[in-house]
Amino acid sequence: MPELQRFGVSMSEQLLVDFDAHIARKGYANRSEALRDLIRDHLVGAQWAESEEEVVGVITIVYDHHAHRVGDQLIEEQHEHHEQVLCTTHVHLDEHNCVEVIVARGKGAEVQALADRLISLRGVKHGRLVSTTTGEHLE
Ligand code: NI
Repeated sequence: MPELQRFGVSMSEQLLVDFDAHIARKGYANRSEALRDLIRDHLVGAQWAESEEEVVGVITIVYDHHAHRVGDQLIEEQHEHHEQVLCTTHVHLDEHNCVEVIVARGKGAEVQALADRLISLRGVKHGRLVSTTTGEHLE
């Protein structure tokens, strides 16, 4: 582990009270660990926005498989982008609804574009992309 650096942070008392309550609910032992996680999360988000960076994306799609051939379209799109799609898990939630979880890897902009295309398909009820890092450039 690299040598730790200390620094001071100024903020209003109320903001600090709210922060302490929040991190206590989350189960953090101290402010330092909570701050480190916040900063890492922010840096991962910034890394994601840089289109040349390789990222990992988890795309979650909820849809009615009866609606608008959406199941076929989801499969077609994934075959078209097979170089980015690492794996897909499909769960039949009830008689109508399915959730598909797609793990993709590639340049940030490519994974974002794939997620946008899948989520915007007609018949998709809800979709979300969670972006993360390959971990290569994080301590
Ligand atoms: Ni299904």
